[in-house]
Amino acid sequence: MKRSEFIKKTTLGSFAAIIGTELVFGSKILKGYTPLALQEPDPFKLFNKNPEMVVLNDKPWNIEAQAHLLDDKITPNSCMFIRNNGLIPEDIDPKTWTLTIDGESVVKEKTYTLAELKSKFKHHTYQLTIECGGNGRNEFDPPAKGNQWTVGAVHCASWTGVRLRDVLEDAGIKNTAVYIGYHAADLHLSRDPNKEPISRGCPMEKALQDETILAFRMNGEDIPLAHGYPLRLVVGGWPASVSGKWLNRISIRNKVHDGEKMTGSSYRVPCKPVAPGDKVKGEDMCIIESMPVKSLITYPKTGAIISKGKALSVRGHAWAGELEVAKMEYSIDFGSTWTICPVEKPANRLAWQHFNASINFPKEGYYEIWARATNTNGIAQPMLLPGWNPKGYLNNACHRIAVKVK
Ligand SMILES: Nc1nc2c(c(=O)[nH]1)N[C@H]1C(S)=C(S)[C@@H](COP(=O)(O)O)O[C@H]1N2
Ligand SMILES: [Mo]
Repeated sequence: MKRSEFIKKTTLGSFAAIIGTELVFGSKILKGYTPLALQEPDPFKLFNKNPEMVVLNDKPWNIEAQAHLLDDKITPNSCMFIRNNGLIPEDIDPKTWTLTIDGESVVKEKTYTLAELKSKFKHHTYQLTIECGGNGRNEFDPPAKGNQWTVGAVHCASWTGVRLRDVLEDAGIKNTAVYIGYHAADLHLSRDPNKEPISRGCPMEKALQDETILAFRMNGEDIPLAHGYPLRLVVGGWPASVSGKWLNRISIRNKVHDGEKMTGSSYRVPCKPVAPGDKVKGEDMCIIESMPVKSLITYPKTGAIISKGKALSVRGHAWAGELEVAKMEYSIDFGSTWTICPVEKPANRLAWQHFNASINFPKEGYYEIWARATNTNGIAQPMLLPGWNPKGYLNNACHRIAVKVK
């Protein structure tokens, strides 16, 4: 066998993208050998991330932002958190990539090439807030296992693609359809091809919304590899785990999708509040749907030192899952009194909203600035932790930063 047969051309392509230049003589590499440049990858270079991003895990890669890195209205790739449950696919060829629509409730199974999806259906662009269900997990007590996300597992990028609704209508949906479930090209950590790292979904009603898209571009460019290149399901306002990366199949189910991480304690919370540390039975757990109302102060950075007698400009974003943020407030006295501040309308439904405030401090000393959003149903963020749950999901406590006035 010739050496060149040992390694697929497509794999070379994605290596080249990671290294940032041509892998000369790449076709001579024996199977199983990993070039040095890829042996101990620098995640910041590998994924084009800001060096202030925080790596929580490297097997699989889980990287989060810090609040001040999320100051942009539209989050750039460099500051977007990465959450992987498995291994990033290595041999992606957009020319041969396909999406199959199947399942009990599809009229006829249908497969589209990427080119067909792009040419056959109208393109739409939306800014969509995507927050990991486990964002804020680090605060729960007793602690929950899993990545100890602080506040940085959220982003709002601009996504371009076609509506899932248009594609499903083209394929034909039976009236028995209840749920969609996605399948993707990432590999299970065990490398067992029969296991999926994650396969989640949402009810038809959410799947058919205008803003639920099959995206092929992010912030005007091809989607970065770590965020789902070349095709991603993007479902704003719901746990980010519904937004399947490296998408190659969507099943239209006649029951609630039962894929990997749809059952047990994965992305499910007690249907009724429980005491911290309680054991909760499977049948008493409900699937997380809309994410709760929440906000983030992105300027200044916590720890800022402010000169006495000057008003401080504060800003950030607020979002409310399926709803909108109706009111934004801040407090400088540990939540004892609150002051309303302006919050903009979203760029489109499910995009985060921007708030700002100009704050005067009565005298020198240490202060905390707390931010609190209220949604259109009148529900406000809790000042401290919300209800405990076994996996530490949905922590939407008020974000707080520390400042010193000197
Ligand atoms: N195929 C696939 N899609 C996936 C995941 C994954 O591991 N594999 N992780 C999910 C989870 S739990 C989250 S929080 C988001 C993270 O998206 P990001 O890495 O683009 O920020 O992707 C979701 N989609
Ligand atoms: Mo997640």
